[in-house]
Amino acid sequence: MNTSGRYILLVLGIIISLHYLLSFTHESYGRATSLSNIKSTLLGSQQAPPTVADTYYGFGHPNDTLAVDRRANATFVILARNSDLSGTIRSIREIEDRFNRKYRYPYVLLNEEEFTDDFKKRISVLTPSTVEFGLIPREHWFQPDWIDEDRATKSRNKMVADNIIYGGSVSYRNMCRFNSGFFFRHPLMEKYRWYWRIEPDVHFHCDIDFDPFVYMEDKNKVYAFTITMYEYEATIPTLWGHVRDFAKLHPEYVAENNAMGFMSENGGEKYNLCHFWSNFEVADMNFWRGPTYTAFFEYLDSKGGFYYERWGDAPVHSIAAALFASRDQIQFFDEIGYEHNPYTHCPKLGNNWQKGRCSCDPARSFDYDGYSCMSKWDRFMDL
Ligand SMILES: Nc1nc2c(ncn2[C@@H]2O[C@H](COP(=O)(O)OP(=O)(O)OP(=O)(O)O)[C@@H](O)[C@H]2O)c(=O)[nH]1
Ligand SMILES: [Mg+2]
Repeated sequence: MNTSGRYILLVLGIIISLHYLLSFTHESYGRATSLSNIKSTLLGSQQAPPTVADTYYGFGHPNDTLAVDRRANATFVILARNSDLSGTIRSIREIEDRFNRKYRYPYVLLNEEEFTDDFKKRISVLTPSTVEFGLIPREHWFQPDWIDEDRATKSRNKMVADNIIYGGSVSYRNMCRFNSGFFFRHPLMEKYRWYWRIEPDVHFHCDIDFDPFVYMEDKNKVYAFTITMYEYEATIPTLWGHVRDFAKLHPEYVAENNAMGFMSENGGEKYNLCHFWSNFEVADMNFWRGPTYTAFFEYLDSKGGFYYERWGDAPVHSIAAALFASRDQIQFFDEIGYEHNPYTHCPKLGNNWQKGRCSCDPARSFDYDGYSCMSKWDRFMDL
């Protein structure tokens, strides 16, 4: 090799050594000159930004095995807004710790707006279960066109004047109607039979060492509750009349041995306002999807009371369960210590409280509060 050749090699050697030295000692220099960075700079906008998926297929620790050998075709369902993120995290954290870390049931989260990437990311790290995020179809959520808006506005204004909680809110009414007649028709819910409804910011106070879904499937149950109470009459002034009309039109739908006696002391003439508090529900969606409830919901919906009054999904579901299922298909889960502000059900039967290592105070359980319908339920079921 001649002298100039040797010089070229020497200069090249110095440049390469300097490059490596700088790459190791100066992070930003290393990043700027890395091959992948140069490639992405050259490809420019062809590179898709990182995305957050709508479905997370959960995975556990490689050594984890499922602690149970049988599960039901079931899911948790949570209706939430993006602003409900921290409350939703708290609820999932608690149900995971108290129950689902053993059972690994999936979650479906629904919203009438797209969940943000941040929401999806923060929720999906909480559990090894599959988590799916769904957008609610417009026609399942918003006030239908055939509702007379003048009449609806007048009624909302009157409720605001009367100080009725959520009386002026259209979105609350959308939510109640959606929970009454649509959540079980969402495409992400269609593959499941059973659901457990959870809301942001609720609490599970006890270990749940059995599978409520499997229990219900084996015992032929359709609807389970933990808290029952009186409804505000002003939110449902005409609901019971429509229920009676429907039952007269369709006596064939009314179940034998039903639980109507829990809701009326005079053979159905007057509603005593008792209902199951539907922010907690474990139930069979085949019941809601079947011809009876479909006809019932459509009948009620056609009366417009979700908007002209403020019918809640709690009385609508409860009355349906009481009328169209037999009383022994309705389950009270004493074992499930549950709190939705401001009320708590704390286990009371046998040694449920000790066995569940419950964090609630049994002395402050809502069950026998004057506003609870639990003693009525006990009396009714003992008949
Ligand atoms: N996506 C969405 N979810 C809603 C909306 N309004 C309520 N929700 C959810 O629907 C459920 C019931 O709403 P809440 O506001 O808790 O109603 P509530 O339990 O009757 O009343 P609170 O005593 O305030 O809890 C919760 O899971 C909420 O996160 C809404 O406009 N959009
Ligand atoms: Mg709530």
